[in-house]
Amino acid sequence: EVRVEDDRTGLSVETLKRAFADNLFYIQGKFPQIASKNDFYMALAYTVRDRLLRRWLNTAETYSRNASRTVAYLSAEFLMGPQLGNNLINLGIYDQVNQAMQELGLDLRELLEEEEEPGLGNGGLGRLAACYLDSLATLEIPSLGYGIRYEFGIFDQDIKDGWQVEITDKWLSAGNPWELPRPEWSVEVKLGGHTEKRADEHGNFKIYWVPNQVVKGIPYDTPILGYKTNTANTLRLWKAEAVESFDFYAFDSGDYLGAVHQKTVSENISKVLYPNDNSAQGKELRLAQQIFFVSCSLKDMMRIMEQQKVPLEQFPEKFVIQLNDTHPSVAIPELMRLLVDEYDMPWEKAWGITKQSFAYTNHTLLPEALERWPIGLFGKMLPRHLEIIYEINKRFLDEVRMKFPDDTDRLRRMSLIDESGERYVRMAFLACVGSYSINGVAALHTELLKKDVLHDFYEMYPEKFNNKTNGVTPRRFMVLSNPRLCRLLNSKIGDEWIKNLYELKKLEAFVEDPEFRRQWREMKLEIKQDVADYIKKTTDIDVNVNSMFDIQAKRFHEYKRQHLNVLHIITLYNRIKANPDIDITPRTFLFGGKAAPGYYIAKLIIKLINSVGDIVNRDPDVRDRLKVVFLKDFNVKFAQRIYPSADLSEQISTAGKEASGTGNMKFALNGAITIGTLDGANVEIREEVGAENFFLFGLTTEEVYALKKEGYQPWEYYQKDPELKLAIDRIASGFFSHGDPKLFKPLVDHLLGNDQYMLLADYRSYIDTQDRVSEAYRDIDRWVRMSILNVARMGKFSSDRSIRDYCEDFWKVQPVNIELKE
Ligand code: 26W
Repeated sequence: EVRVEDDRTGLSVETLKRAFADNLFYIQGKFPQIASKNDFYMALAYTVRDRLLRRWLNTAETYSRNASRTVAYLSAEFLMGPQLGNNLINLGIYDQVNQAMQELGLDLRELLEEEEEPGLGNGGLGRLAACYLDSLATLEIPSLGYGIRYEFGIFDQDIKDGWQVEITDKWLSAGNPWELPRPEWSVEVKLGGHTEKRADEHGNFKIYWVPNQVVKGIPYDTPILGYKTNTANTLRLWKAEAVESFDFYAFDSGDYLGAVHQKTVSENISKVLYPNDNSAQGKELRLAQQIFFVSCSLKDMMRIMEQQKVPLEQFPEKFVIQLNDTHPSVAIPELMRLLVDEYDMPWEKAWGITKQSFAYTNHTLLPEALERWPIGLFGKMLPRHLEIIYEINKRFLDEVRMKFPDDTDRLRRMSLIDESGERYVRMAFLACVGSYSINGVAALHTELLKKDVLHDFYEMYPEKFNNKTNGVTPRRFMVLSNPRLCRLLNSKIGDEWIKNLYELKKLEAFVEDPEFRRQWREMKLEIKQDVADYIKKTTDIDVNVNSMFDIQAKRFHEYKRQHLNVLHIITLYNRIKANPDIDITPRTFLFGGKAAPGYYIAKLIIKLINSVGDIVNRDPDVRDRLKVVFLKDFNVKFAQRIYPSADLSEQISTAGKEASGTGNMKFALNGAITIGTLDGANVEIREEVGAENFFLFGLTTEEVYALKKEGYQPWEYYQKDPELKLAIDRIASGFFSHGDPKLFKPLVDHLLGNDQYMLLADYRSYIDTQDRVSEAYRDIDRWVRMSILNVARMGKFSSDRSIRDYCEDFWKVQPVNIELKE
């Protein structure tokens, strides 16, 4: 019997080539001679999508037949990164496709480069959501990611004259082959207006919400394939459109322009991602985005239940809703509204269901990042939800009064409404009251939540609190991004580690093998050469691959202290200027990251890095021993390129400020050694890799608090430490700004004035530790050992481990095996 593989499912090189040619012809409408690179990319993407679809539909059919318990992961951000490469890895056909493309005279790497990534997130929180989707699918857990299909994701960053310039991200302009619109599952969302109390047909008084705007949400689905499983889950993102009936209404009344305006207003809701990270702004449109995607998602879950014939009372058995920070926390009053107002459920019963359905993850301790909505704004957009929140609050405060009688200050502190000045809804408190689980994202972070930000809630509901240390997916951040490392690992310990990252432990057996260490060193050098070529091509700067690649890549924020890193660079430069023949370890300092467009000081830090680079890179005294490179437009695609090349990973936030960090994990998994504070997950990374393989510096959280309390005086550190003084004086004098002392004055004033993030207090410890780093790097054999041991001991930081913890601890959801039918 001759069996021909199906063109849409077959995985052999021959079939892949045929399918590719077919898609180029019938989807792109091109033949090879006139096809653009994008046409080739699209043809390949559709070829891969066909193979996903089979798994996707089998998965959907199985879940639907079994009415499987499902995780609904609600997140305002999903920072997915490019899809093609990851899908090739997870399908297990990277090599076949590589060969197929080669035989067609194409270069797979070039096609991978073509993809415009969906940058629907700012940083840590959005990327974590993407890693979790990968792990959920890999662990075969039924799950749906719900979010917003922003037309414009995070802006593209350009650098002009050293300054950040923002450019609109037009990720959809060449089309998105990975998504399928599902207009038949559209839903409507109400906004604004007022509420009325009226009798229904039985004479019972009910509350009716009379909105002044209705928008339509259209779901766009993207398949999320697990690694070498048949499971393909769904990321469902909502696009806002105008509701036709509203248009017609305006047409009838002759208000043509009003109707068109209405359409624009509706479509604005999913237009653009707010580019702030860790700072809340209280903008009306942002609240509209939140209620929009949350309401669409809850109604979608109810539709699914109806289709699977699960009674509404069983909502908490059918779904667990994970709130990715407070951004989706209006889901709590929205579910109450749906149950009470639209399904006529008694309050107590609805509240019972709601409390059992939600779980809340907190991602930040920064006070300015905690969302609070002015009552006026909230009530104008969501009048009914505000009433519901008042009712939740009334009953909640009764509960507090019962548990802590005669403690009015506690009532004031815990109220869901902040009444200390202008009145606000406190979204984190709402999330705590409405959820059965509250978690932080690293051990230290969870402890600080309990001790500090959510202390009263911890006293009220200690059983709700738990820690889930973040993790990252080894598929994207090792297998896809670092093929050289993977080949070396596989040759020694097999490839089990890809699904069970603790298997990396087996590497420890080889650390004393000089041949293995030689291979490791060679591998690193090759990776660094690639990045050096890239730097040469994009910035025209020559870097020495034997120098230490010292990298800080993350969002720009004062608490992350990129400017502390700069103080170190200037210190080394000053040492060279004072003594040009000084023997120093050559370093290449690489920076990447975006600043929020309205965050002036963060943008000034970017300018400072570029200005220091301009001097240091050109000064003949430096003799190429130091190089400073700012790599523009740091995004997922770029991150994958850069992590593998790092020798040193900078994780230098003020202790107690970085909730977890995940870049720290990605660097260490690729063999970088960390220089870091005892902050976020750094604490646990150090525990795992061993103190001797981690460069620790700086104040502890307790010391930071204590120093604040006793009255921190940055000026005293400046006066006492001549190297620190000189570094700051050089910035202040205009040395790096063509003699203009005004340019960096705001930065200098921050540091010498109150220095909120205590750079000056940590400076000496940082510099001394960096000196030890330099010394360690000179003993390259010692360095390689540390590098190997870091990789070997990072097993804990797989997002598979995080997701397993969530499943076992409180999601209570089991894997579902998917069988592939024809
Ligand atoms: C409303 C404005 C706003 C926007 C984004 C406030 C807060 C955020 C995020 C919660 C900020 C964020 O991404 N936090 C990061 O979450 C990561 C994943 O848990 C952690 O690893 C980072 O430490 C944390 O900064």
